[in-house]
Amino acid sequence: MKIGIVCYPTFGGSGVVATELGKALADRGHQVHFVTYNQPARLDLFSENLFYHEVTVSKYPLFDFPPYELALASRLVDVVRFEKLDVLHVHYAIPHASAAFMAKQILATYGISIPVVTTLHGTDITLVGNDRTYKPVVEFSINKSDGVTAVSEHLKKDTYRFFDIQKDIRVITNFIDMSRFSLKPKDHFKKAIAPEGEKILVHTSNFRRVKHAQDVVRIFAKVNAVLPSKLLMVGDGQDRPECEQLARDLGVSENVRFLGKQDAVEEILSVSDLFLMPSQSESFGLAALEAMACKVPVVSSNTGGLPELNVEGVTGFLRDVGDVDGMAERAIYILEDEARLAQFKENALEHARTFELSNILPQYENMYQQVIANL
Ligand code: GMT
Repeated sequence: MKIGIVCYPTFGGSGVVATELGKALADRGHQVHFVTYNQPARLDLFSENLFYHEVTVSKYPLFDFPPYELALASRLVDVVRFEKLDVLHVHYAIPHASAAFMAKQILATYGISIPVVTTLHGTDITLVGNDRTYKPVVEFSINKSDGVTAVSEHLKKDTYRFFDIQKDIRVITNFIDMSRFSLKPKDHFKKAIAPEGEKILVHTSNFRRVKHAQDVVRIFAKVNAVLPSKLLMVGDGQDRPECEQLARDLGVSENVRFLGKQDAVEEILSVSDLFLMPSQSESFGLAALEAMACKVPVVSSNTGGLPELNVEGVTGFLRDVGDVDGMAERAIYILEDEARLAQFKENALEHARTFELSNILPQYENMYQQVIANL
């Protein structure tokens, strides 16, 4: 198939999923065309089946807000016509689903029909999409998509709860490429971070408010008071300065390293003992799955799709959003006993295997075949 993929080209989960999916589809022999405003962060390799078409938004003094959605729709028309694409797959509803709808209408005037698959990722439904600034457009463009997928059962339920949706939403969970995300021998790095064999806790996110990154520091301070430990904070964003200040205020800054945005996250996860994800909302929690694939158990909040990923008492523990004491107590429980920690690590890996890329990829291929056949 010739597949067009639209996504945010950033380190955010939806962009990561879209890029990894595109790379895997290209490996399977499909021709994959990314249409976005920047080279996607993880599109870092050459493949004869991978193409990148940049969307450029021309600036004009009249525009306070350059119309990206129109530029994207125009670029999609161009790419679909000239590359003869079979299907468009857009990740994150805003503004990708409505831009694809517009492109589809324009293409019809050239006698070209193309199906659109929209994958909902989370905040496009729960936070941004549900805001009345965007809601009518999001609802309309989901209903006009030929296929709709959501990354967890919980997100599917939320979509039906928040919007008037007439479409069937198919759950296709996020996936992990275990050939990349697996335990790497990085003992020298572990020694550098934790020279006395301290336990290493880790958090990776974009430090947006929804991630409750300050709770990570609070949980760590409680763990650190009981167990020799270090905290690695990976990523960057809005709440990072507050987290740094909080680490100083709580007197743990010497044991906390802020590593900023990192490409080789799997190497950092490989030296870690516990992943913390105390998010306020999380449709799936891809970062936690990446950790589990590297044998790192998870202490998380019990929000959104996280209970579908993190199994209570098996791969880690889940507590209410904001329950810093509860999460710290469970973190200590996992870390204080070597045999117990080893068991949790095994369980995390075992469960991550159920999300292996090879299990999930055919589900997207079936979806494409179905929408193409039904057109
Ligand atoms: O969580 C973020 O800040 C990024 C966001 C995105 O849209 O890129 O992630 C969402 O999609 C990921 C991939 O499907 C999910 O794993 C995340 O749970 C989801 N984030 C939220 O729901 C807050």
